[in-house]
Amino acid sequence: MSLNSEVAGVLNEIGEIYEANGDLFRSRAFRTAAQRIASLTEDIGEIHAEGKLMEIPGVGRSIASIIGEYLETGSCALLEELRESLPPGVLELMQLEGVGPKTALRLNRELGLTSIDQLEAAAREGRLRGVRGFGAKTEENILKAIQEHRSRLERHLLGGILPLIRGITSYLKGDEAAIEVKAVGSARRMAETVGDLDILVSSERPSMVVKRFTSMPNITRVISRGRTKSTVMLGKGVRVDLRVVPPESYGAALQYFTGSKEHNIKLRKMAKERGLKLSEYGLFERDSGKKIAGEDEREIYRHLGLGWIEPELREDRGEIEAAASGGLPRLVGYGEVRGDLHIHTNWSDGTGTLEEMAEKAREMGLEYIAICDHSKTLGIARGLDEERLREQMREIDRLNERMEGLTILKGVECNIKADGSLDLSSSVLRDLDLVIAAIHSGFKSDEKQMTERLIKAIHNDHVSAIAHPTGRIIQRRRGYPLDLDRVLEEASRQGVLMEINAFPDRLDLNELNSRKAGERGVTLYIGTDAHTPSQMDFLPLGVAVARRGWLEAGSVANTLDVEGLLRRIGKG
Ligand code: DGT
Ligand code: CA
Ligand code: CA
Repeated sequence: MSLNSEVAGVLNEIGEIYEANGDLFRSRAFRTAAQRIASLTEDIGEIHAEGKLMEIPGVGRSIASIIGEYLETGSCALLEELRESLPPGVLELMQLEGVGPKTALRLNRELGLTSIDQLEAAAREGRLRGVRGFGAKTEENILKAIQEHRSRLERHLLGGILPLIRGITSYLKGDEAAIEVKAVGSARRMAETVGDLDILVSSERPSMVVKRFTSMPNITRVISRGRTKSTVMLGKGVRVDLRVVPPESYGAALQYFTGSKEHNIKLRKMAKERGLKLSEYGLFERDSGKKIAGEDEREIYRHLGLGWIEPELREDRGEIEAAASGGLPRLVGYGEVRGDLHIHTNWSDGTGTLEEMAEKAREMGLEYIAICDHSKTLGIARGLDEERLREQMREIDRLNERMEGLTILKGVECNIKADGSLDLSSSVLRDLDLVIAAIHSGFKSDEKQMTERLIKAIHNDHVSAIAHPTGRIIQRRRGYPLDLDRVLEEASRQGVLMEINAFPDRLDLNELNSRKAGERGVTLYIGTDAHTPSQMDFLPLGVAVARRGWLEAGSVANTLDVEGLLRRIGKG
């Protein structure tokens, strides 16, 4: 959305709520102003910067101050107040495309509807037709809007989005009108889930790019299509927003559409304090209107007195302040991780053989991997007992003799029993390179029991690391009750590593907990938990979590070479 249509949307909604409340005079004033702003060719932000809002026909002092407030703070107190004054449920109904305050209030007053679920039921039962002015077509539109609303709410795992991005960008790059093509928004920030996917293209011929975009093969519906932007729905229920901008404002657009919104709001405020104005079109001097940056994203940060801020950090979690004082971390790089420390094979519940997993690691350029199949009490995963584990260790020795350029470490993902002890005997654990302990059962225990169980495992002499420490599964399971602070404290004291599990729906520890761990002096490592060779490609998802957790290479054990790693875990 351009800034103009965003501002128009705010004014329009205020107008609609006034109308619904019967205040037709105020309603008309706001709606007229909204229309004028939506049809302006000049950027509203620039008009504001020049102090000329009141020169727009229909914009008086009070509307001008509302626009100014929104442009500067990203929110509007009047609108929030008006929204709060609505009866319960009306706001929820208004989230639907085509349902403004007026319609929502009528649905609420005349049919007593207070939620989208109730509206859906009413529409399906044909009850909407009882309301004057509503017909079969209204019902149909509302059901469609509900369906789209639901798929909009659905967030997608980053792990599923990244391959999609590769496909879309290479398709768009196939058109010579496209100069730069980049995923922006939450995907560029590598957030663990992505709402809609945003794609930014720089081009001198935007209509060519839009045309190619809307003819992608996997589109189920073109939601909108304009001269420089378009929105489509893909087969997997993923919504994709395209924006095409000219090269001279590509950097500014990259900055703006990468977000996050919170990061942008703070940056815009900072620009303002320096007598500058930042928008998706560029960075300008407020008084003269002179453009000082726009083509290159780095220049924007530089002119604000900031070092480059990696997209993964742009969440307004202190990164702007850190950049201003030169205190940003040197984030662990995607290429710095030398080995994958959590790999399964067909010896337990994986599908790949030892050789296949090793071969894949070599293709990826890794220096080492740790084979960590399940242990015996995990029956459903065909966990290994002492004897089978010994057998696998011998097999790994043989494979290591043949393998060039890759070291295969002998490990296990050992089950932590209810009493905190491990399910394999010390005599075999002591001969392994890497013992990762993990909880796979008894999730119903209380916080104290769970915490004690993990702490006991951390104190076990054979344990070097804890896998997926909280047990959460994104969108499915919250993770067991746990006093993570205590666990981290003990891990730090005992020198036990904490995992960043890179499996797309785990990402455990998550970014906030990883950051906390790093701050407490805990060393982490990244493991994919791959059960097939191709799942080893999840490694960058784990690195992204580490980066979003502000971690430097020094806090990530598998940036060490194999000797360094073994020394770090007391096996060297
Ligand atoms: P998502 O789609 O929920 O995973 O999250 P994002 O961050 O991709 O958000 P989206 O798609 O709504 O917008 C993409 C970027 O555009 C967002 O990260 C920052 C920018 N943006 C969107 N709305 C606003 C806004 O109201 N104010 C400002 N300053 N920036 C915005
Ligand atoms: Ca997005
Ligand atoms: Ca978007």
